[in-house]
Amino acid sequence: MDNCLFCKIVEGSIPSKKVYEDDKFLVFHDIQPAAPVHVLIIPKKHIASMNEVGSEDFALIGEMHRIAQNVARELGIAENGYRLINNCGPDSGQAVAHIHYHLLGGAKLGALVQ
Ligand code: IU
Repeated sequence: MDNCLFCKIVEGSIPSKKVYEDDKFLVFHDIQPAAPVHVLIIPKKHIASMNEVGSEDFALIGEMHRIAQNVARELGIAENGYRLINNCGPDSGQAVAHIHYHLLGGAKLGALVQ
């Protein structure tokens, strides 16, 4: 998708610190970490937000949870716990219109809603 920052990260025209990649997903460190561990899990397919997930994407979104589980284990935050967040739309503060999960951990996390 033209002008999508995360599509450009997938293509490699914008650099990222990759944690995991396969044919369908990319996981990379957030440039403004909000916790000791803060990575973003994205599908390579451009889906603008949770609102645009169609029934043809349900398996893909399901798989994102398996990726989150594996990456959490690999980054050493599975045992103490973590937060998996999706922001959708303006009230959530979604800044990048390419669906993504934030995987946060490595410390006791604060309240979710301020
Ligand atoms: P949000 O859920 O859309 O608000 O989150 C977007 C995140 O993408 C945010 O935490 C940014 O720090 C992060 N990010 C990034 O890691 N690399 C980038 O090149 C850009 C944003 I642009």
